[in-house]
Amino acid sequence: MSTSYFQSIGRIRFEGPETDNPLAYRFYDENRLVAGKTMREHFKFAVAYWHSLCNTGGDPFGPGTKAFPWLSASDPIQRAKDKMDAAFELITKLGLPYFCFHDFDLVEEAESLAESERRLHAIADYAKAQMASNGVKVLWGTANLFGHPRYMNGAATNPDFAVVAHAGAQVKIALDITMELGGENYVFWGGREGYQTLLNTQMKRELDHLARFLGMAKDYARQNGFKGHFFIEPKPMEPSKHQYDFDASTVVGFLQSYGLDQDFKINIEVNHATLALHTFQHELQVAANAQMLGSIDANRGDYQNGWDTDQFPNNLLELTEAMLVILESGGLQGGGVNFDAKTRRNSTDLEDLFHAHIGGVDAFARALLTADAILTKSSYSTWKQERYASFNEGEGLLFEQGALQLGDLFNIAKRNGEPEQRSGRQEMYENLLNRFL
Ligand code: XUL
Ligand code: CO
Repeated sequence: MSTSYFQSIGRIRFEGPETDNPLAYRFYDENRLVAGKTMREHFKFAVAYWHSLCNTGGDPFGPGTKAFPWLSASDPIQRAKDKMDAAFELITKLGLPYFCFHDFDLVEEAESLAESERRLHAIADYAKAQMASNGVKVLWGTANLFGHPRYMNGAATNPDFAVVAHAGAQVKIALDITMELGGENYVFWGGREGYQTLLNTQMKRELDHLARFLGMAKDYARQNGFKGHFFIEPKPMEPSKHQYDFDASTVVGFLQSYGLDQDFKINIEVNHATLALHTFQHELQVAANAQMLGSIDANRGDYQNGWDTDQFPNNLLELTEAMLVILESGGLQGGGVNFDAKTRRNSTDLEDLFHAHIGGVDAFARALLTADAILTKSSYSTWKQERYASFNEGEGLLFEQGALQLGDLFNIAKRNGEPEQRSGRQEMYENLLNRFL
């Protein structure tokens, strides 16, 4: 590594809950065993290249505020290399195992597809050499199919085939790069795959195109030896008025109806869940029900703002509820926890990138410990089981087994009379969670 961008900061280490050092982990002890796996294995934490290395804080009301020193070189390849040096310094100092990227986070898109491809391969070679020595890995790669003006009417769902083909070319190159870097998964987030108005949109045709496109990408990657998972990342809106990957439920239905459910799983993002008026816990549970809980984009929204604020996660209660679902469903399938989160526009010190990640990592670690304690040391699971005890034997069991008809329900109800009232005991469950937090 040539230049150090975070010179005053050393390797962030686990120092335990009592430490006074803000640049230390209090709960994330990577080798600590919890529920049969190390914390490192549970989470597979990843730094998101786009927010932490590329995003200087511009918003619709003003330009970027962060003078990232790795973005100052005038040559795009040199700038990309500097950015990558900074990325690996950040990731290794945080002691995190992975990163995630869009194609044009790594290096800026060029005027032509051929030149963009050349640039991407050049920076991938540079990454590969460093990854061999620093041990950092790619959790997932993706293609940015939403930023360039050509995608203003969609990428895979664009009404113009020329644009669909261009998107396909971009995905092919992004898959090549992801595979070259040993990426474990590949993500599709459909930022512009949706509509602004149905008046100009053939929705069924666009959905068919999306499924065809995803199938082609999957076939290409499989033919080239890719063994990882493909993830769809649901989001209801923003930038489109309505996005086709609205929420987990919509995506499960889409994947099943187009026969893509064997290869594709879901990447749940916290702030996307809340934009869809769901909780994070709800989205995780829906994905888990379909055996499709693949990965997480970790962040949080703001209860007063109606947009994707992408803040670093810090809500222990919400994260504990999430970790309960993740532990109960057997963990993330293939994926990990990617910090798709940005420091605030006025968090302008380079050190803020460290505080943000440390806070997010520790919040997840603490939530894991809390959820594990709830599952192993409390009556939580027993209470939940007992709530459904009437299906464990007798006629309830026959119902679950499909051995009863509607007429049988009629006879049983007539015989039993009015059912006894049974409390849902929500407050008791809520108190239990707070007791363990
Ligand atoms: C946008 C978003 C994306 C995806 C990858 O809201 O979450 O950054 O994670 O394209
Ligand atoms: Co995301």
